Amino acid sequence: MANMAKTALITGILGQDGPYLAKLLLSKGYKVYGMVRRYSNPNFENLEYLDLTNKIDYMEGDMTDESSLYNVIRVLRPTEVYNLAAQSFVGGSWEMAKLTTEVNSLGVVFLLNGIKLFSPRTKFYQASTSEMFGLSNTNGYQDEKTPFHPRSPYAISKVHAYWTTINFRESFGLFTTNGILFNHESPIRGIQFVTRKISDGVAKIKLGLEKKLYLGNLETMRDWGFAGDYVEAMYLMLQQEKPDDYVVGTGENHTVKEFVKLAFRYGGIPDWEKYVVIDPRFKRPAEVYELKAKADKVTKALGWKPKVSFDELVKTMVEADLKRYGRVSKSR
Ligand code: NAP
Ligand code: G4F
Repeated sequence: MANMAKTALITGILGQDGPYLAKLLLSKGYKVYGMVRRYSNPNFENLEYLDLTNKIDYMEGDMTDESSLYNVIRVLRPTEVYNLAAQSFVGGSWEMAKLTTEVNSLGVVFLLNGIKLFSPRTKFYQASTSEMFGLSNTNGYQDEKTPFHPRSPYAISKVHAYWTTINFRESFGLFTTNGILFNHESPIRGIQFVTRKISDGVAKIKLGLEKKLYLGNLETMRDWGFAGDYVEAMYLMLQQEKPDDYVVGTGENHTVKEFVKLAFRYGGIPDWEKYVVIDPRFKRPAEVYELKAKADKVTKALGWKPKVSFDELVKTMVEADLKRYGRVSKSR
């Protein structure tokens, strides 16, 4: 039989991780399908950024609509499914708890049922998250054995999806994996998330388009890596003989304040305190104070290691936003 190309379905293709993963899979010879929900005007900006828009095929589907997911799986019967679709903004999840649960928890039940019914040999990746650990950091870090203590409707919905993924493995023998990924960022990170909000704010202040940057809690700590590195771990998880769950992070964490200081420095603005305003609107009803990965398992078993450092990440994001807004302000 001719060597058939592997096919991958990526849900959440228009978000941050979708385009980086698509780029990686295309480079490995996959045929890539992206699932897009129905919109009058879908936003292909992130795919455009990586020059991928015309290199992918698209299928319509919505995580809240069971039959659309069944249809996508039945028609494609892909080699691999990467479920990246989510209402992924923690800060908004208290006001949208129902939607967050429907998309992030029920959507996974629907997708896995679709795989069980129509394509049981499909390998499945679930985008699980360090947010599930929440307040748990007994030894100052989190690994695969750390218990969950979710602190938001988002985190709770992801704990449900995590166990659903394991349950389909244990009940029906499906190849299902959880990547428990710590925060990962890039120049195409959604603008609401703190890193991109900062790089965007710095660029606008530098170019005279804004005067202030309004933020919430500056003392919380995150283990921030580069999205382009993290999609390699997703891919590796589905290339193994046996499905398993892995923590993925850098093992290093920083406060939001450190990110702010460095971003302003890379933006050529030394006195960041003049521009940053603490705004209670951006504080959360329940905070996750400190996340730091112990990612030994993924390094040992899959050979995965992050390549981009914290400094490089901040620099790249600030430079990308300066370039974006530099262009806009020149064209005015
Ligand atoms: P993102 O930028 O928010 O992208 C999420 C995608 O999900 C968007 O393209 C969105 O589509 C899609 N989506 C939302 N609701 C949907 C629905 N009802 N039906 C179909 N698609 C829907 O997220 P990301 O940063 O790329 O993260 C990818 C995944 O990893 C998410 O599941 C996230 O929870 C998880 N995760 C992320 C991180 C991180 O640090 N980035 C860490 C751990 C886990 P539209 O474009 O149409 O809105
Ligand atoms: O950038 P954030 O909104 O990311 P958060 O809440 O850590 O969640 C992200 O990472 C998770 C992995 O751990 C993903 F599962 C999830 O989907 C998402 O991608 O906030 C980071 C920290 C928080 O402590 C927040 O309180 O920054 C603090 N922060 C301070 N000021 C702010 C702001 N966050 C946002 N979004 N906006 C602010 O103005």
